[in-house]
Amino acid sequence: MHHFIHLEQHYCAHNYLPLPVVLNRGEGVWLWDVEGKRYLDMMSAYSAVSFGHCHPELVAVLTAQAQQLAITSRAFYSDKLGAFLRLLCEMTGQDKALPMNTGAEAVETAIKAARKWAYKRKGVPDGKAQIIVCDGNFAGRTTTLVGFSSEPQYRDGFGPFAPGFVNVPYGDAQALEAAITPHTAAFLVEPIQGEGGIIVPPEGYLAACREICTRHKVLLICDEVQTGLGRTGRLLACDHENVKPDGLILGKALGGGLLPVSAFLARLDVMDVFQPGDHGSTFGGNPLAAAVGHAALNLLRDQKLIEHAQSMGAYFMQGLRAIHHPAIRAIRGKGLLIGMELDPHLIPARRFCEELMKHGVLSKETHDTVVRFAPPLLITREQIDEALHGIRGTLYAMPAPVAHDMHHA
Ligand code: IF1
Repeated sequence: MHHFIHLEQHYCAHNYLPLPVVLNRGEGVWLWDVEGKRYLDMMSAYSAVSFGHCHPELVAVLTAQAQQLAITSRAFYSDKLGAFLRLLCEMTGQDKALPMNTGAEAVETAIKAARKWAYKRKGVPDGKAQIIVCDGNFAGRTTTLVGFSSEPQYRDGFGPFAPGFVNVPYGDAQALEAAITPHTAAFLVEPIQGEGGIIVPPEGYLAACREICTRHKVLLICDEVQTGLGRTGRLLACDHENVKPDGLILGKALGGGLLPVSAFLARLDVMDVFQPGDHGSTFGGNPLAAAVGHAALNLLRDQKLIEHAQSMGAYFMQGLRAIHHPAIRAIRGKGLLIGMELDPHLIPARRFCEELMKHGVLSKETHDTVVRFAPPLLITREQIDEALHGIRGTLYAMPAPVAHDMHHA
């Protein structure tokens, strides 16, 4: 195992600090390391693997398409893209979609659409468009996106940043309204903040933002890259409040856990600001991605994975809340997007994840205090019981923090 770790450390930039485990096989909710040890995946690659690892139906679609036609660029039409985007629009209630690859690219596409809509449709003076974003956001790693991040580490050393963004506190609809000016093009918000630590806003927040944006002719754009596609127990997290955004960003699981597929979806008058040549991407909307994305959407709908995520999420949440341990500060989330906040003085989240790994469960901490539990949506009750057993075992096996740890804390 150490050979693989040293090789990766030698040739790969150290922009992550992976757990000391070397994976070489995945199937459903299970991952195996090179020593044959099996783990329950509670990360799903940050929700990109909602359908489980190497889903056989999706691998079959990928393989078949790859042997027929994979990458053409959008200089030409293909027989796969239209049908994929039709299903995507039908399921989300949006009019049109612009296919991209990563979440960041789809968010950048949304920003360009909102700005151009503000200039062409709202009459905002050229170059003056403002987009309101929330503290604790995470939208991706491009310099524009980290430019409005409130996480210093995501910004340090990467300036200068794009202007035109205004930060407001998350969960406060009045703060949103107070920040709107005649130059405001859009409000870009995650229905639940993932990186922020699985922050669920107050009930009614999204609906209030919807009403405020409608009244002020500001586009409501929801970033559902992480919360979308069944993760929170509804197709979209917006559905919990019956909110229909003017723009919607999807990614991660849209690629079926096999390849990067993302999209920006919007109302007709927003998407129609794009003229041929305005925007693009070498791989965006390629036939391979379209075939897999289409199959992933069908799987989500036909396997009733959304309802399953809802009931499994409730079961998991109930099981976690039944664990009484002094280090647990909070358990929060929706559906199968759950965060357990630990008291860092008692159990640092990173140390917890390292111990949890020894109990056969893989997860990751966010911001040193929150452990994320976001398994593939097809997880079963028995597998959740196994995860709970590992989590309980880890909590009670954790060595008490030694004195110097307390000192550091
Ligand atoms: C990392 C977590 C973070 C996202 C939302 C857009 C993107 C993401 C709501 C960009 C990506 C990933 C990126 C990864 C950590 C992970 C993550 F919450 F999922 F854990 F950071 F918040 N919108 N999230 O969550 O999508 O370009 O990555 O495809 O960068 O370390 P991407």
